Amino acid sequence: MSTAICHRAVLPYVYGKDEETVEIMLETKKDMIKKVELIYADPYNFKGDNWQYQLSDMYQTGSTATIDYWKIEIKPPYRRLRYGFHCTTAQNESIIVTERGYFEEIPKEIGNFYCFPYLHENDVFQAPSWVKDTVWYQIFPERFGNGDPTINPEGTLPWASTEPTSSNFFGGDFQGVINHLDYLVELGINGIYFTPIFKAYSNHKYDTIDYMEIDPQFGDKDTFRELVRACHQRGIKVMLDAVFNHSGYYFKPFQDVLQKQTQSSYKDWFHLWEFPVETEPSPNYDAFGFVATMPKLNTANTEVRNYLLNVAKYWIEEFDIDGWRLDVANEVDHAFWRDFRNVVKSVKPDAYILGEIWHDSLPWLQGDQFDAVMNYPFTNSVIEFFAKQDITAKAFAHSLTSVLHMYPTNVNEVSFNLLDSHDTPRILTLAGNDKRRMRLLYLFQLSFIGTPCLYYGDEIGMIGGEDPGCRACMVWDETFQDRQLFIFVKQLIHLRKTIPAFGNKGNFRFLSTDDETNIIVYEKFTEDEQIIFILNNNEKNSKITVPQLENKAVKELTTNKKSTFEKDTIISLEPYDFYCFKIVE
Ligand code: ARE
Repeated sequence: MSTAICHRAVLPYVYGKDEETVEIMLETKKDMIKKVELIYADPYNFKGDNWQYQLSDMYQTGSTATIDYWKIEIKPPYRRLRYGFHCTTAQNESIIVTERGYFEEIPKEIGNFYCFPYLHENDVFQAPSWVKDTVWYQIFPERFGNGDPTINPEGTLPWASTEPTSSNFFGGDFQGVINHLDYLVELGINGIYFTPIFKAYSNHKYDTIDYMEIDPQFGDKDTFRELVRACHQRGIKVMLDAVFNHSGYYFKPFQDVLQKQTQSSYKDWFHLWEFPVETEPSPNYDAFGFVATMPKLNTANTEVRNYLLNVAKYWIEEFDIDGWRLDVANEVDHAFWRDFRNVVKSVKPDAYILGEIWHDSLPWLQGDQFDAVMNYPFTNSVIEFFAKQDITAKAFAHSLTSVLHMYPTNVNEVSFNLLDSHDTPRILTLAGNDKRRMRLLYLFQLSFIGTPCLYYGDEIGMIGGEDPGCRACMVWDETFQDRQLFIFVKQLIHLRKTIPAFGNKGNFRFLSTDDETNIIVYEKFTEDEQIIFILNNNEKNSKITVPQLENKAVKELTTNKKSTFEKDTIISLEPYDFYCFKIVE
């Protein structure tokens, strides 16, 4: 039975959602339980020996192939709570679920029940609210725009003159970004994530030489200050890439180790195995992967921590950046990230802290380290369903339902939802160069819960394979840009920004999935708005009736066409077509 019903009084099963609300989740074996009531009260609310509990229905918030999810929000008057669950099985049996096990009747002893001892405001995880309204754009600075050829590194090639490699340069720089900020404003972007910009050896700059200097090929500190100012003037936030898991080969402390070996005062800055320290034939020290030019930093060393925490502060205090994306975040110790959060939030309380972790990241999302992670589980699901057509509609719904229930609601609202990045093939390439699938991908990404990120050039139809193929120069020649796709993305971003239910204010719920037609129907809803999305993820024409639309006056949001659906109205969809209707009754 224990695997059939799952709850512990820990995240993400119970937590303070805000200063007065506790959210509670229960997982039950699919179709085993038909009703769940929360049994709850203040732990000191007795009349004589009788605990004065009450019962409230929990709501089924989704299902996967094996699990039903149930949730409820409670506002305990005295901020204290003990609780349990009254589950009614499909066979009408009662199971009372408590921390001390299962009972047929509600036990009298309160010690059996789960406990959420006290809801402290400073325990409530609060992500920066501006992130919920941000649409991000990821820029690989070497490849976005060459605005100042006078600072081209040696061997710079003419813009877009050849395919990108892991070692060639095209002269992308800050001026090139400044020159195109109005292009981003037109698209509707209000956040930029830059991959590393500090002095480094490679074209990707993940092999840092100096964390306190701008790489000269991008410009200098004055140009960067101007870039941030120009972004902020346009309502665009700026997030930088912190590569704290490892340094580069030419990082002075590592060079000192190579030269002085056991005499180096930096030998405890790294994870060295033996002396002499050697890079060939393979590193005899910890590195990122087995990349000798990326020696892993010892973040347990006080000098390293102080150095890196100063870096984190410096770029916020001196240049007013708005967030940090944390490279290889899962391989750096938690204690360091707790110090990092305290330092960053002390200089900018609403700074966004985003971890690069590709797997379940709950240990970093307890409110004491990251605000969110790059939501690659989301990425994988939408690629498998829309781009590659590898999974059925039902499997897609199950996969995303699981993703949405991995983390608390507060985290989901600021999850960094990306379709691709500088580490993956471009999404249009993964979608077989089918722009129709691309439109479904953008529609889903820009109507989903979280903070979406567009990878530079995707919006005008750029293609590219695995790194370095996905890092080609931005296409600025409009004759080679897909302006229709750009206008479509611009329209979706506008809808997301102007209709609360379309964006992060709206709750998400799958309404139906059809594995024959591969149509998914989902809704986004607030107390005042309801939008129904119908996506035909199929090569063929498909038809569907959507009961939720019957006898409703609606407006199709991408065409503004109004209509009213009769009972059993059949909706026909072209291949990879979609509709999104706002109920306007
Ligand atoms: C490049 C090539 C490699 C080649 C290497 C040789 O891509 O194929 O072996 O050069 O030097 C940076 C550069 C890369 C470079 C890399 C190593 O951008 O171009 O590789 O340095 O020199 C995992 C990590 C994740 C990491 C990815 C790349 O978990 O943190 O691998 N991503 C960050 C950055 C990268 C950056 C680094 C780390 C290093 O975003 O751009 O690479 O600072 C699965 C796993 C993931 C795995 C993912 C990708 O999904 O779950 O854990 O990510 O695949 O491999």
